[in-house]
Amino acid sequence: MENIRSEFIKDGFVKIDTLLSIKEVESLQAIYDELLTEKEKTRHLRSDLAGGDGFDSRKIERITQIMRPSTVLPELLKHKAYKVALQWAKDLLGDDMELDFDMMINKAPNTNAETPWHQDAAYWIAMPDKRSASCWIALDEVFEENGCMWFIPKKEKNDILPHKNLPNGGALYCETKADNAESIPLSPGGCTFHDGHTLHFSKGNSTEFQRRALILNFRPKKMIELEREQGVDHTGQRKQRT
Ligand SMILES: O=C(O)CCC(=O)C(=O)O
Repeated sequence: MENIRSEFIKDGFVKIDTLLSIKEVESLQAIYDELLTEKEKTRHLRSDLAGGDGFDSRKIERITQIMRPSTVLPELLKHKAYKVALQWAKDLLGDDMELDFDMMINKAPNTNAETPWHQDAAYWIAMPDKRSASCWIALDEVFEENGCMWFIPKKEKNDILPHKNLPNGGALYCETKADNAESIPLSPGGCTFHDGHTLHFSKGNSTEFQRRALILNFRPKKMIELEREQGVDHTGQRKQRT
């Protein structure tokens, strides 16, 4: 455990080969697919991170993001994934870590839309305590061609770079050199944890299968309270930091 923690602190990300068993992954996949098809119930939480008008010429979403899916299906919160990821977050960053929000990001087959380089903290309000850990859980085998995560190991000074917005609720992005970026393929049930200041990216999905990921974001309880006081609950319109 200690070496995983020091790797996370040093690089700003770490890989955990097995967070969930295949049975646990299968039960998550079933809930996940149900939410993906529930267009009406998820409309207020849903966007296409690929930007544009939200659809490509075939009228399909390319990178479906559903924020706070557990507000639509609260049974999700009882899934083992939430419990084990929380324990990891506490082990990595301290016992005051709590779940801030969950989100789904699905890359549809043959859509080839990348998630551009960004730092998650660019999406968030400024917080005095900057500890955060996002657990990115693979629900499919992920590799470069279907959009596994890439990370740039953190530098000592990891300020938030200027970010711009792809149109129509698309992803935030920034300019960065990516010479030393590392791709992290995973098996279903494997995960990565990354810090809110760590630069990351994924290529588009050029395969004929989905690339499903469930992401759980953890931060100190007090910072979640601060966000909520300011009306930030990760469901509504984004407040982009400038
Ligand atoms: O799933 C992806 O392609 C991007 C995920 C991401 O940016 C994140 O989890 O912060």
